[in-house]
Order: sequence, then structure tokens, then C-alpha cells
Amino acid sequence: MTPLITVDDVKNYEETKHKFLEEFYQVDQEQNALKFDTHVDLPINLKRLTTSTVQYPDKDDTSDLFPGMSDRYHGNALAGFLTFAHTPMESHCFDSNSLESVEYDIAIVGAPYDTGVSYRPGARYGPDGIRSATRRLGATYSPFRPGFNVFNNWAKIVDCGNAPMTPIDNRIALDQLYRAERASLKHMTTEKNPGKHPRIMTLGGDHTITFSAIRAAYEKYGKVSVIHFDSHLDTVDPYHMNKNVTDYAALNHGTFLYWAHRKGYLTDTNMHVGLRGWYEEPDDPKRDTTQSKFSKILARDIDSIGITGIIEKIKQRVGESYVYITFDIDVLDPAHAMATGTVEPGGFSTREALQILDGLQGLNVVGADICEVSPPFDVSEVTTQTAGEVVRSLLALMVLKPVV
Ligand SMILES: [Mn+2]
Repeated sequence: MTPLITVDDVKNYEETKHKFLEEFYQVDQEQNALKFDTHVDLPINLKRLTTSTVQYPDKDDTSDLFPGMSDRYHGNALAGFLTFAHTPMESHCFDSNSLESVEYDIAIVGAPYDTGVSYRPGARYGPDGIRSATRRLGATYSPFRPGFNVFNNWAKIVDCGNAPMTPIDNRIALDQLYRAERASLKHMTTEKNPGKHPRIMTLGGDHTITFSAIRAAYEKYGKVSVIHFDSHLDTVDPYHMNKNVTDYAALNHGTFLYWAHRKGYLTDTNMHVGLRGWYEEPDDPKRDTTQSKFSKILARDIDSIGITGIIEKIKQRVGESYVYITFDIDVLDPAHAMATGTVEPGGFSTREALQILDGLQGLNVVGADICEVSPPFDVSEVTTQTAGEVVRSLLALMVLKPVV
């Protein structure tokens, strides 16, 4: 066998640079090879990779190739199925015959839908675009919350894949997502979960999908307070959009929160965060408050009250109620997230938004989504990677605070 590293390599390295290698390697004079210090207790797979010579596993040993066994070092970020951050694939979330046999605590559900948009399409590719950009996410530790690992914690997080959503009939599609999420919420949770029901993290999709997600969450948990990260109101009264609006068109990505409140899914303590889109009608912001019971944090408020001021205002507003967080990626400045349907310059930076989200630790988050990510308009996966990071923060809120 040919040594991977020769003695001369190491001598040269040590003489010119460091001495620490001698603590870990022993010289095998006969073979002129290096041996790993066997006193150091390492997992067998890692030992295999740190020996001085090439040692292939037995031909029939595939233990290091099995999905879930690979990590970033002896696996590869590109290995395995495409799921969100390498979470286990679960293909029976929407299967009403598997409610007892398949258990999890948090379900990631894709909502490939973009026929409710008013400008740029493409959010139907959002769920898979986001997943693809989370190849480097996994069971790693937060630099901001020492020792905290989102994916290797008490909660079993699974990726349920995308709900089928027909592209040719909005109402049917939204009903498909509602039924998929309704079924997903009926599954058993793991023993470690102090709560009774799973929670869902939805990957949109244009913002209309939030209507179905909130509907399913409401049926399980009761009324929710919505924290709505968005540059737009999305509470627009559809019958003020224009004179000829049909009932069918009245539910879209700018009106779904009007409907969610009108259907009784929401409390009266809801909050917009990051608003800056210009109002189409002068009375839109008034109706937002009186009809749909939202208060507003404008994008530029961050300059006067700061990140901590925003966090305090949100926490005061929603209190101990059950909370649903919906994050329209257009709340971010287009410099940070250009791939979205209705771009509004002048938003939060990615870092500011993540800091606000992390500051919401302790709220009773019963569900969350990310919306309006349109990969065809992206550059170098900037928006999809940002979306993946936002989702990781949202999942962290769920892991840090179980809902009972
Ligand atoms: Mn929106």
C-alpha cells in the first residue's frame, strides 16, 4: 500500500511550520509511513480516514455510505437525497393511513405555487430552490447560541417533500395544500415532545399559500397571532382592488391576510414587520388596522428604535398567544434577496432580519413559512441561501420553545 503522507512530508512540514503533528502521528520506520496515535479514541470511520495508509473498507461494508451516516467530513454536502439541510425524507406526511406509524415533531412542507402573484412569477420553484441551497446546512453548532444545534436536538425534523398543487386552478391548489398540512398535523409526535401536535415549516410558494397553512394551524391550535415580515400589507381588501374583481381573484398574495382574519383564524394582535411598499389606496393602512387588526413596524423604524426596539414591540404585541410567523423574502432589501416577485428597495439586511428573528426566542411559535422566493430571478443562489438561513432561524425558534 502507498502511504498517503510520507515521513519526509511531515518532517518537512514540522521543521518549517509546526510541531503539533508529532503528538498525533507515530513513525513506522519499516514502512517509512505514519501511523495515527491509537491512544486517541476516535470513531472507527474517522480512524479509517486518519491512518497513514489507504485502507479500504470491506467490499460489502457500506456503513459509511448509508444516508444519514455521512457528515461533512467523511461524507459530502452533495450526497444523499435533496431535502432541506439533509433532514430525513418522510414520504408519508400527507398519508392519512400513516398517522399512527409515522411520527415527527417538525414537518417541512413545500408549497410549489405561484399563480396568485401580481408581478413576477417563479415562486413555484421556491421550495426546491431553497432545499438545493441548504446543501451545506446540517447538524452543526451555532456561533451565536453556544452549543446549540438545531437539527441534532430533541425535535425530530423531517422533510415531507412538496404538496401537490395544481398550477391551473388556484382554489383547488390551495385546498390541496390545506389538506396536506391538515394531515401532516395529525401525526404522532416523538416521546421527547412535550406538546401534542407536530408543527409545520412551509417553504413557499407565493404568499397566498400562507392562507392554507394558517387555516391548518388554526384548526389544531386555535386562533394565531401573525407576525408578518413583509414589505407589503397583504391585508388589502380585495373589493377595493378594482371595480371588477371576481370572488375567484379576490384571494391572492396581497389579500390572504384580509381573508385569514375575516375567517376567524387570527387574533386581534397581529404585527407587520418591515413595511415599505407604497399603498395602492389611501385607506389601505387604515383598513389594515380596523379590519384585520395589524399594527405596523416600518422598514425605516429600524433606524429610530433599532433591532432591540423592534423585538420588544413584537413581543409586547403578541405576548403569550400562539404565534404564526410568515416571512416574505421581499422584506429584505433586494441587494440581499433579489429573487422575489414584487421587489421593494430599502429593506432590512439579512443580518438585521436574522437578529430580529433570533430575538423572538421564547414566543409560542405554532407554525411558520417562508414565501415569494423565485429562483429564476436569483444570482449565485444569494436569495435561496438567505432563505435557507431564515428557515434555520425559524426552526430554531420552534426547537427552543416547545408548544404545549
Ligand atoms: Mn407578501
